[in-house]
Amino acid sequence: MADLLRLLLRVAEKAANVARVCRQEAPLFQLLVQEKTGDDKNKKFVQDFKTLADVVIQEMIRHDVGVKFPEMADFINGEESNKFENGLGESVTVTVCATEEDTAALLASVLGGDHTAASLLARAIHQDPASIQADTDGLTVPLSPSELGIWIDPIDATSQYIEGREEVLEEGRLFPSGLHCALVLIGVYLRSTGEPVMGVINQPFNYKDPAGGGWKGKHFWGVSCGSINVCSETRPKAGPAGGLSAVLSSSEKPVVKEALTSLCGPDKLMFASGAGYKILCVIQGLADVYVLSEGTTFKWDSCAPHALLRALGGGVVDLHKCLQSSSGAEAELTYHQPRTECKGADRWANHGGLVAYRDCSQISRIIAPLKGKL
Ligand code: 2IP
Ligand code: CA
Repeated sequence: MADLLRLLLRVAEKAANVARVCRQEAPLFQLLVQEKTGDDKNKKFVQDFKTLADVVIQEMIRHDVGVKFPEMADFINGEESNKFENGLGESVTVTVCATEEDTAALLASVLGGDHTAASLLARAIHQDPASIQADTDGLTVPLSPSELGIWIDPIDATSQYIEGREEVLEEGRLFPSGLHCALVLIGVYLRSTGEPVMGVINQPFNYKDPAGGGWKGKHFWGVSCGSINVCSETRPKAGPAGGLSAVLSSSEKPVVKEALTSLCGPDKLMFASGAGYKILCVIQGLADVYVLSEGTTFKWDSCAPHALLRALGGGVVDLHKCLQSSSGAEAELTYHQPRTECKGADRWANHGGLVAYRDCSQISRIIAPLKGKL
């Protein structure tokens, strides 16, 4: 299944391109930043353009993977539903058509007849991406498509994507917010056990070409299956003994912030936007752990970066399960079973919160100060 990895790297790059085009092209950007409320809301369409951009990216990935691996077509899921409804009760299913023209016509029907925006978007969807440099030669992945399912987050950290603050990233430093937090996440899991086995992360806004060539992206990937553990990132060297660093959401509960400030010290407790970006910080060694006490992330947020962490010897566990059992055994997140008692997106929430780590000995250190507080 090294073929699948190469395909996912390609479609993630295409997705990143669509994300960049939506910010670069004025007719699309205007739609993206328009907060339509009250009287200004376009009554013809219930969803906003941000949702449409997400759906378009998700459907493009679903289309490209489904064409090459038809056995997977019914097991490719994402954050968004591709059914759009207008105020007249008509429903339009957004899909990628066989030709750019047909896709443009379909998109125009959900964009209130805005043919300029529809054509720009369709062009980006049907464009071939630049070739991807990824050292996957010689990689063999002993899995077959009929065993696998996929979770897609077309753009994680959408609020940062729309706000669009530009940062110049420096090697080895975590930047709490900005365009670089927006990520395309594609995770592959085993249908039988729910283990994440392959992940591709594309960061569409990694750096801005100083020669005026616009934003350039960066990709990360990992495969973890049996004895095969390969990752585009190398396992970062252990930090100075004793020091533990953690990254949290800025909206994390005060009790968690306090407990982890005592454990890590104020300098080693960091905050950042985007669930995917925070796990990427752990992958890159910019933080040792990401702790989240609430069920506000979903399978599509964690599947891809979880696979990379596993390839590096780490993982992502359910925080509340860890607080209940001393060993943390059986607490690793899985991706195949919904919570049947819940409705809608909540069926796929990581409801017990999570701890993402590279080194499992760090879990018990994180859990100890949180016991009895949540
Ligand atoms: C969101 C987004 C948020 C994050 C939340 C994710 O995904 O990444 O930034 O909250 O967990 O589910 P926070 O930044 O506080 O961690 P999306 O942007 O796709 O809705
Ligand atoms: Ca998300």
